[in-house]
Amino acid sequence: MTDAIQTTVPSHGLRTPRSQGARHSRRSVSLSGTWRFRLSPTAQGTGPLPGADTAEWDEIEVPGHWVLQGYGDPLYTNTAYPFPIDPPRVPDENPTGDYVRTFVLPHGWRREGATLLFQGADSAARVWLNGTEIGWWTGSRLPAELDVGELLREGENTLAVRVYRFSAGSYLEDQDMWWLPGLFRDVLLLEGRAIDDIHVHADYDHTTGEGILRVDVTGPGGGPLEASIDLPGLGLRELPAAVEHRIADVAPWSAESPTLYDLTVRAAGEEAEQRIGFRTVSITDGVLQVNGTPIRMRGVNRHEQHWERGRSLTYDDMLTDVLMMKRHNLNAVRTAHYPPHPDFLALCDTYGLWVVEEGDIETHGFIYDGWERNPPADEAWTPALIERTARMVERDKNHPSIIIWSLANESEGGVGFDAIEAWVRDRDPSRPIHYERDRTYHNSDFYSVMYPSLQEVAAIGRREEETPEALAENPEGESRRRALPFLLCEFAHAQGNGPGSLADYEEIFASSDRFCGAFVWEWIDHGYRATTEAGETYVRHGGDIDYQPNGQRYCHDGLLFADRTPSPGLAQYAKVNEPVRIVVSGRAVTVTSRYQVRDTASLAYGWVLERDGIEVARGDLDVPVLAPGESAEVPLALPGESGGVGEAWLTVSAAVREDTAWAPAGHVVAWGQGLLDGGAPRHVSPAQAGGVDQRGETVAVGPLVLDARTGAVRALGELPLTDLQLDVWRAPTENDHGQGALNNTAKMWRAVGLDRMLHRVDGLDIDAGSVTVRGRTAPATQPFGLVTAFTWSPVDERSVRLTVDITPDGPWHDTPYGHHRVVLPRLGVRLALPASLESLTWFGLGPGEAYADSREAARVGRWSLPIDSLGVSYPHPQENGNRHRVRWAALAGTGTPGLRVDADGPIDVTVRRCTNHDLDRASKPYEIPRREATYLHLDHALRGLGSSSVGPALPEQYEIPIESTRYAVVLTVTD
Ligand code: IPT
Repeated sequence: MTDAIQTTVPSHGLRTPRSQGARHSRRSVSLSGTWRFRLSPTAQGTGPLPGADTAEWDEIEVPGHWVLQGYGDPLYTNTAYPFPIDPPRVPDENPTGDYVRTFVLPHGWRREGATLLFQGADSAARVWLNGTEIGWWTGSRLPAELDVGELLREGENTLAVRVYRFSAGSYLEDQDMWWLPGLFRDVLLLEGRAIDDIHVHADYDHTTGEGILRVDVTGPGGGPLEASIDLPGLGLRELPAAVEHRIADVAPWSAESPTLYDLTVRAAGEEAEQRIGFRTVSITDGVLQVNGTPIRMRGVNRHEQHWERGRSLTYDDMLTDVLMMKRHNLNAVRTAHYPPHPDFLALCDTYGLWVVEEGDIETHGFIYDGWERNPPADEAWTPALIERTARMVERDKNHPSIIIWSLANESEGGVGFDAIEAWVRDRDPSRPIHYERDRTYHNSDFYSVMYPSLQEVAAIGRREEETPEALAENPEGESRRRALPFLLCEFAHAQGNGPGSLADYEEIFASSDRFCGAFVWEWIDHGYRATTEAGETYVRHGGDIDYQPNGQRYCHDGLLFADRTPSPGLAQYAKVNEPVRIVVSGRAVTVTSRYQVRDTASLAYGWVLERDGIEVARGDLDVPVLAPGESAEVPLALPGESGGVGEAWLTVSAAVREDTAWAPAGHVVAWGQGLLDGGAPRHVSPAQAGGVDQRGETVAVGPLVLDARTGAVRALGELPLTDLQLDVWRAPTENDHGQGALNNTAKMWRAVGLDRMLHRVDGLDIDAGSVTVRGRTAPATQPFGLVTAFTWSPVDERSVRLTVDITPDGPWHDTPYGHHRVVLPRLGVRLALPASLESLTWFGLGPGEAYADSREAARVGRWSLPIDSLGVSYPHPQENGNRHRVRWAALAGTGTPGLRVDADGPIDVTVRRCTNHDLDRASKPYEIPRREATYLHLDHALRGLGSSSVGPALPEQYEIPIESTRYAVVLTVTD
């Protein structure tokens, strides 16, 4: 029977789905571990399974994906199906894995009602116990439970499972992720018990402070079971189940204050345990509320992903994710795009994260058939959609952290959605429903879109957004939609360097209570650790596997790199989401609580005063405990400070006062900075070291030596300094590439030739006080260019001033390429220094990389890093490592003179061992050459990052204006 792979019928032989809690409360035998394994290239061509002699078979680990254990490759597609669109059939070429193991039934076990539980089998499985077929199912990320009572034997039992890589169910699983077959979650044998399932209804009445509790207990066959409940944490014992109890003085559950109570259910002489939280979700006047309080979700989209184990996560992986989210000020997660491992949800309950749980349904690839035959629009698939939804809702119904059910992702609309919406509303009226991709939103309690521009979001906040086309002729539907709260299920595509504008979005979100939450796409890069034959390690993306079609690098779009180290984007998001806002203005500090539920009693505050980045004084700050939304202005008595050279900055930070479940005492959650005074300018002595001195082929400007004919720089005192030229290029970021033809700025750059600018020196103006090197830099074939004047003037015997004048020349604005006008990647000068320089110390924003639209996490200070630690190794090499708003910077090394740069106004500084072009040419980090030089970029500006890899064009304010520009730096050779 190959039903599982050729019919819209979703399963055969599964028992009624039930809660994870009810399953958890019974004795179990883990069937994880080593199984016998045999892989066949097709479903039809596999050998007989029950009774097969497995002695010669391989061994494989469960949970796991066979493609990550040496059998074939994982495939990555974003929107495309890896098989022809001909639902519900899949091709013969369909690797099929046979798994066999034995287990021993523990003594004294109750067999009646015993089950086998598969927490996840991708994509379909068929099971035999002791030679008898007991069922099959589709639904990869959903539990499947089968009754086995009668078939269990005392002593040894043999379990055989056939798993198909593709099945009819795969048509419902076209999420943007790797296709990863196998028994990838736990397999368990569960004992039979009288308590079959528990359904907890635990509301909170915020007007009285009461918890409203009803616990429905069912027995075998699903009928109600007479039961009693204990809640020792609230001093309650032996309350009857199935009736509503109003309980005084309950501490409600919220992401900020995740109070859980242990519930014990007693029935038929048995006990079952369930942790519960009291909370009520409502939508009132278009505002999402929990326990009567409007909430805003600051979230991420989380796929389950590990760079070696794929979607087989360990408990530690899940805990790491939850702790990292909490430590980065996130309070919400959308389980994109399927139900996660159940332990993840228990962790969200415990640590406090709002959860939007999404069904395992996505039919994105039907877009290539104009959405013809889309399963949700075809009644034949409705039972499968309902079954998927039920297996999620029944498993997870008792989790307080889940406040919204999301029906599916990217599957257009149809009767199937009406059916699953109705099913959820009937079974669980306590939670609102989200579905984004049906533009009538008639199945959804939220208005929702993906990747809108800042302008679009602002209009949504005012409830003035454009009417979706689908509702143009439906005024009633449209006025319903316009009254809905707005849930931004995906924004800020975190592919490569970026995303930009997180702070801009946050400012708009804060402007309207219509915004109930936003979820960055996405949490973690889906890449695999790999090693070349030469032993170089890298992270594999879709295009690194010889398979078509594939979604290339779109799987690397997370705030965490594939190895779970945070990217700079996560630091930005943490800062934007800080729970208190600290504004330092002069000597006054204003602290505003952005908590929604709890007060700020858990925070302690401190301040540091620095001049030119050197600490002058520090102390604690008493800030009154603030209620949600409340502000306090706190005066700060600073010690008398004598002034000095360089800017004085006051930094105030808020940290966790005592160890919490998710962070140690001292963990900083928020900070703010203010400039106290600009300080005295750095002392620069008037030109003493003589002025300009021409000697044959060279000309000296103070310590600087230039070629008298070409104007090329040679040295600053003892320090070789060469290759100074105007540089407008950067290795395009993922966002510079846009999305195909859309916003593909990098393609325009290359077509126009900004990656191969040609330089010309027009002449040198040498006079007693300065030398000006005049020139023009422009791309081949183009009539436009940049006229440059580099003016060198002596400062003293070790320093020289460089004034850079850049004047656009020719028809820049009238030479569009395709839909694009010409914009610049960067604007500044680049020069080469000896490789012996080792470190960079700077005063400006740091310590991490920062860009005009992605700089929130960087603060003003004096920072020092080895040159080799300045960059960020994005899995696909691209622009990185810029330091923003730098006032001065110093390069030093052992046994070599150093260089100090003082900028007149803040500049961008990049230092690396390779050129922009080197970085651009590499397709993996190990291909980036390490040159015998140190390249220093002193930029007037860099283009912002944006998030156009999937998203809007870069906002205009982050483009570099093409206009006459002047900036100046003093270069000093140091010992
Ligand atoms: C959106 C998908 O929902 C998500 O799974 C992911 O593919 C993301 O895009 C891009 O990385 S769909 C897109 C057409 C907006």
